[in-house]
Amino acid sequence: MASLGSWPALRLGERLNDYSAVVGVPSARQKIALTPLTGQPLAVPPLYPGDMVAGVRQFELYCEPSAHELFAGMVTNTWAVNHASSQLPMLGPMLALRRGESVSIRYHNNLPETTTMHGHGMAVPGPADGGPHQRIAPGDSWTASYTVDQPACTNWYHPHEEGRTAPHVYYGLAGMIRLDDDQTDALGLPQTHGFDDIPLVIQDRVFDDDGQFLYAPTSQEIRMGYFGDYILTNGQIEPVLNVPRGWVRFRLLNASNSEIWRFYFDDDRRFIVIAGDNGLLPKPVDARMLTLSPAERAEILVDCSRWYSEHFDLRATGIRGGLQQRVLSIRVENGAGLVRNPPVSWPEDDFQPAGSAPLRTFDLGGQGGLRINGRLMDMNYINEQVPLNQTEFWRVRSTNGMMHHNFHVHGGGFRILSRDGSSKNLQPHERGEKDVVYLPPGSEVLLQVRFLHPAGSQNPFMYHCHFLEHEDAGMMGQFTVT
Ligand SMILES: [Cu+2]
Repeated sequence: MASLGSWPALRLGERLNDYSAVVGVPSARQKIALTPLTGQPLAVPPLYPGDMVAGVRQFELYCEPSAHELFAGMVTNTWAVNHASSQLPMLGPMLALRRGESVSIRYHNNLPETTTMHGHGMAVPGPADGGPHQRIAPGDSWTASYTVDQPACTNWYHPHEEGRTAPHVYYGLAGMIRLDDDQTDALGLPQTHGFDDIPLVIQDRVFDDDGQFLYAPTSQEIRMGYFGDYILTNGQIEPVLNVPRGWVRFRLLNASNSEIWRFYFDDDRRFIVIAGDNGLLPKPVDARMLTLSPAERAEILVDCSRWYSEHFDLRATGIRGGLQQRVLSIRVENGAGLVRNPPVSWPEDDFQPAGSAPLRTFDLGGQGGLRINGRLMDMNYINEQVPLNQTEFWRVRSTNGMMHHNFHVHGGGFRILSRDGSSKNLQPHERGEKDVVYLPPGSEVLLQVRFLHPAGSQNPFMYHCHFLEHEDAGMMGQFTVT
């Protein structure tokens, strides 16, 4: 364990990159006159530990229609996971997984159409991935069984039906996964769910004048982004959270279809970024803002003790659509928190950059702008064959000077070695293990990958753009690991 010294004085000298130079065209859509029910207590997704049966932690998840009151006098039809058992109006419970445990996660499809449920960020073999090949017909179920074998992190689950992922997520299907391990438990981080450890699922939505989700992107919006009129935080508009006096951990997930959010506090307070997609950063990083593209996660620590204002807001700005909104109002209560000081030690990062390795290149763009290496997704075509347990470099390039993309890999995480030729261009939350990397127009990243779990041609892994309109339009490829 490396010593960090005194945290309140921690200044590592790194600032987040500012992508304001690549702000897109604001949406011309008129915001409809609805009366959002703001100011309600934040709905924290319930932590679902499953049931331990014969040494296997078992989860039962029901994907089903639900309903939600987001606007005064209106009921919005939604989809949710475990609506009936947990009364969730949208989204789903947060699964509590632990490194080393065997799990069995059964998804039941009580929806009117076929879907799949993918464990995003889970390093598991192909048959347990929940990608486009593990389809679940209406009335049917599918089970992901595996041993959890990766460091503590914040992952999530969401549909991955070929060509239909975007609407399925839009209607409300998504949930978080909290993955714990002994090493991270020992750090003394805030980890009491709903008290000082708060998951935040950030999404934007368009509504029609009946208050229903309106998912109807034009061909231009498929290419350039389908942006909402409201930000939903855990499925609510501008909710309120009471927090204890102490340090509070927020687990941020950008579960939007195509917006890139820049997060910051209205009093410009600094916070500490401790984790990216797949685990702790090599070092915590002091920051004032954080930019997440679709599907990216970050964990931050915020000092909510008496030295700062007692009411403050987490806000977000969509760097493409331009929507600016309060994400969460935070009120500091009189009660003392459990974590009065952030940790003073941090695990050593054992990652080793490879000196040399085979190189694969993935060009995002091409004809119509939504291809990878010139091809559209074909369920019957394996694009890449990758050897098991062998380090490779993956170069990912955005060949279009106009379009934003990102790049997500199933089956295991990666490290970003450089952005546009230099490691200095990485954002702080990009320095640890990740599974999604943002590519501004015309940019390039170099990744170091190594897959520890197999995937055959019947159950291959996916790589794809996680802007869901792009993914559904075919910006995806398949690879085996053998
Ligand atoms: Cu894309």
